[in-house]
Amino acid sequence: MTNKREFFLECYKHQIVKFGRFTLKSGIESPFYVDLRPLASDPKILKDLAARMLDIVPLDEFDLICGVPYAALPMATAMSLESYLPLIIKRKEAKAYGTKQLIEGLYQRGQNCLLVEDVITSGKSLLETIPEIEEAGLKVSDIVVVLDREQGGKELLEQKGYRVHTLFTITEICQILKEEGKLDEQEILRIQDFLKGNTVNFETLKRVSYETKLETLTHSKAQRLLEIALEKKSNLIASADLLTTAELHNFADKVGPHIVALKTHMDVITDFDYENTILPLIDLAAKHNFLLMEDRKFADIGSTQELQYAYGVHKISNWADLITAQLIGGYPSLDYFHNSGVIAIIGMSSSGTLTDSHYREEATKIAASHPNVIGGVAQAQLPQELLLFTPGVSLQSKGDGKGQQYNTPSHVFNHLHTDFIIVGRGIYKADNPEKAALEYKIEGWKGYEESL
Ligand code: BMP
Repeated sequence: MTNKREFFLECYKHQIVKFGRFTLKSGIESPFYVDLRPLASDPKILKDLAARMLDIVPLDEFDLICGVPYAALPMATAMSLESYLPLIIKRKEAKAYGTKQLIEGLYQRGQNCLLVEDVITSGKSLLETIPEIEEAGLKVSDIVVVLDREQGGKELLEQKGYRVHTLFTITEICQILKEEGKLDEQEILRIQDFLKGNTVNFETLKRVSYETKLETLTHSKAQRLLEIALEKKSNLIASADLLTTAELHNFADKVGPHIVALKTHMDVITDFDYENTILPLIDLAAKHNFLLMEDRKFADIGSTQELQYAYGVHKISNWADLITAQLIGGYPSLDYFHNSGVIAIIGMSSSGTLTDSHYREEATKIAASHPNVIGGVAQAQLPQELLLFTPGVSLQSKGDGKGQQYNTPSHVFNHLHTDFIIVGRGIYKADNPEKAALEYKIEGWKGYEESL
């Protein structure tokens, strides 16, 4: 085996690191760009890489090996062939048909799986992948990574109790390239500057308690929601996707004691009538102390939304404490929602959603700066000044065959730092919705307390 430096220089011939100005997936401009995928096309290097990765981990502690898709898949395969550790494959998305499995291959619950990643930056994608493997009943204790961009991801994962083994760091690579005359001092300084300003800020990643949010958030609806959460020890929002007024009222009365808010889609109520549907619902909300959230998902220009909010049969502005709105219309489109706390749709739970990382980043900026917005619907952590509402939560199901994707309450509280879970069919389709609501309330509160 050649030494590590020579090995890197061999890899470098495949242009795996480029220097200049690159816009990353996050929208941030970076002075360097890493792409290790070409290594898979060079069998000699791939084999050598596999051996080196295996060399830096305590091999006898693992039963299985798995690569984070896609770049690490060939690496994990080569490592499996070299070590005889059985390979499992993690899908990017569960299949919508057949077994709906996220993890493919032969494994047994309780086995320890070595995770392989090509590059580690903030650690965010690993933090999304690990729970998916753990949810299949497997253990993950170690992650082996080819290159650490030294932006805090390794430390973040280590803080969460995972051991992270890295073959190269960006500093090490820069040093080798400098000595080889391939990188000048100026470029190295630019890289160092970039790394200083773009590392994970651990303070902003911490879970903030409801008490602290109550002190810092000023919108009256956000405060009311947090007060109810603390009074009831609940962070559960029940989604009442029911078709008649009678079903809606019956459901609200049953689950009311356990929830902080009832989420509705009034446009699916077949016998909707303002007097008969809304007025009794307002009484039920007062009786059981919960807020009303209309999941209208406004998505138009400000002037039209102003009309949709106040007029038509639903007269949403009269009664909805909380409303949902898409941000596709831009910042000013949210200016007219004066009576309700706006929950911005930042990232959706459905498979194939167009809310990619760039969209989410721009949407988060609008949400965090607009005074009418109290939080966002998202499947990822939000800045601490926003409340995070997460739908796609189920204790039983992984999907509905129609694109919905579910996580457990424990997952969303511990990994996303969700503030409120939104549960629909898990409750209203249960044999005993009241019992199911209580179960989700207990699980949700447990998840919140664990994440503190
Ligand atoms: P269920 O738990 O039955 O899948 O219902 C989820 C509810 O949350 C639905 O009312 C849906 O409209 C809403 N929702 C969602 O599922 N994902 C999103 O990204 C945004 C939503 O509002």
